[in-house]
Amino acid sequence: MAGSALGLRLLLLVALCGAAAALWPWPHYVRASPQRYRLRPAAFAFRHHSGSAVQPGCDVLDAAFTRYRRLLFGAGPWPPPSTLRQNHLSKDVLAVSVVNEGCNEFPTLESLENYTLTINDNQCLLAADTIWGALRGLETFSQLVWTSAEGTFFINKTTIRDFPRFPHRGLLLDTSRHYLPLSSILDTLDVMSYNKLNVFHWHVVDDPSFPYDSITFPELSRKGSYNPVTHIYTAQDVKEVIEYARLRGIRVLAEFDSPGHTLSWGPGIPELLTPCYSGSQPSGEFGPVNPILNSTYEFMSSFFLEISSVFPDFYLHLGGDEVDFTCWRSNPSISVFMKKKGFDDFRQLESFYIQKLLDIVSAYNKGYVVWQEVFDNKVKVRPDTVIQVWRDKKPVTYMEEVALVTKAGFRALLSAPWYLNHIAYGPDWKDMYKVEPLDFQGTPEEKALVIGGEACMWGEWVDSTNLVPRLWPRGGVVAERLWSSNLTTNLDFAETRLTHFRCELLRRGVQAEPITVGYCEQEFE
Ligand code: CP6
Repeated sequence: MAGSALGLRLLLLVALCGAAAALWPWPHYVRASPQRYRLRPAAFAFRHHSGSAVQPGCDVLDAAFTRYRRLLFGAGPWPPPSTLRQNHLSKDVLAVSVVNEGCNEFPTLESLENYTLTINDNQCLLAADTIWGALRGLETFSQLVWTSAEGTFFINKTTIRDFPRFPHRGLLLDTSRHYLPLSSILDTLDVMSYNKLNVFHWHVVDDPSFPYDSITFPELSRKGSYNPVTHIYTAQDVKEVIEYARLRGIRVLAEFDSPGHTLSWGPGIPELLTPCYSGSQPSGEFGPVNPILNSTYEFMSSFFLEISSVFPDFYLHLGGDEVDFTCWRSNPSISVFMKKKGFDDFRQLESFYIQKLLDIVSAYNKGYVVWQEVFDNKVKVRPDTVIQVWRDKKPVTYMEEVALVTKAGFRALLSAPWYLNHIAYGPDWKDMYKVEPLDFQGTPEEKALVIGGEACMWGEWVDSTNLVPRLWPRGGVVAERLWSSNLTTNLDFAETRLTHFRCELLRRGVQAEPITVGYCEQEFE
């Protein structure tokens, strides 16, 4: 109730003063005023504040200054700054001041992203604790600039204090069901940064194809990709994704899902998958990773040694979802192994595998995220494991699952309500917007264990032809829920801003779909 009233007041306020109305995601604290300043493209510059710990030479900020200048004013050339007819004060510099000197680093789960923007008669200042916060502030600054009918750029007198509600704000792309060209991934990273999303969850391989080109095991993609020349991600491609993401303050969380969802690994690694049986004979089909062979764990040790060094993030995603026991059940060697171990439930066999895998990966000094089945099946995991909740109503609702996960002391990520690949006729973004990630029975300590969530774009029905409009602006709805205050819930206020923001995405060259009937002020080809 308080949230709606607040939202409506803000709506009125921003309607009076232009561009703040377009802010997405909505900042924690905004004060805008009708007083405005001109920005002259030829004169304007981003500058490091003299007191900033970060000065020219920091690639993250230097590259961001270049990107945002272009987003704001285009590639030029611009008319020389006219000194005539100055109705409005001009702002020629946004000074950027950062407290922490760190620059040649990767963003982490712990990175601070808070910033303040102060635009008034005396100042035009972006202040942040870290370069990552400065990136978030530059995005907000770019959303505050608007153009008059005559094409003059303006920014209103504004104060913003902002920070993320949750530190993990992710987007999952599935590059196995359909290969996504590198350009689709890089373009997605750009739009993620416009939405202040900060984790690219790369579900890189799955049953249908293995596009990751492994240095240690080149046969995996040679035999497991759709096309080993055109439909793979080379080491160079992966490096490029990681660096492109870093420059935008985005972590790359690589997922190599096992023991299920691994059919594409089979051709490259003989003996890795479980042979399924039909009666007493192998049927020729294969099931999950074979958990009873030493060779399986030798392979996983070498494979994840490579993965641990290729992907710099502390966390890897190890999957563990949807293991189908039919094939294991059919295989006589597995029955013998189970008997020997005293297992009477295939979940115990699954746990046996996952535990060995987790031990391998922890020895490489990595943390891990797993899908909720690993928790549901009572696998013993490290206390710092992150559990990603994706199922609903089987057997409990996703919020009940978050309650169980956090009660057990684990950190949780929420994605069950946020499948962007599911589409419906009508404004389906509203249901995603209405989700309140902390709406469960739990202590404040338990609620603090919810570190965020992810929008998921599973790839069964999506490739580069329909990816962008299916991702945006609906992915932004999840981004706002994870960034903005729990009081930012007014649907009318959200619809107004999201409509604006979608037009801004079009202006930036993103083919984002409409969320309601209407048009954008500017025309696009
Ligand atoms: N692929 C993999 C998928 C899904 C999962 N894992 C999935 C299935 C059903 C829904 C959403 C996602 N397509 N590897 C589960 C995490 Cl509704």
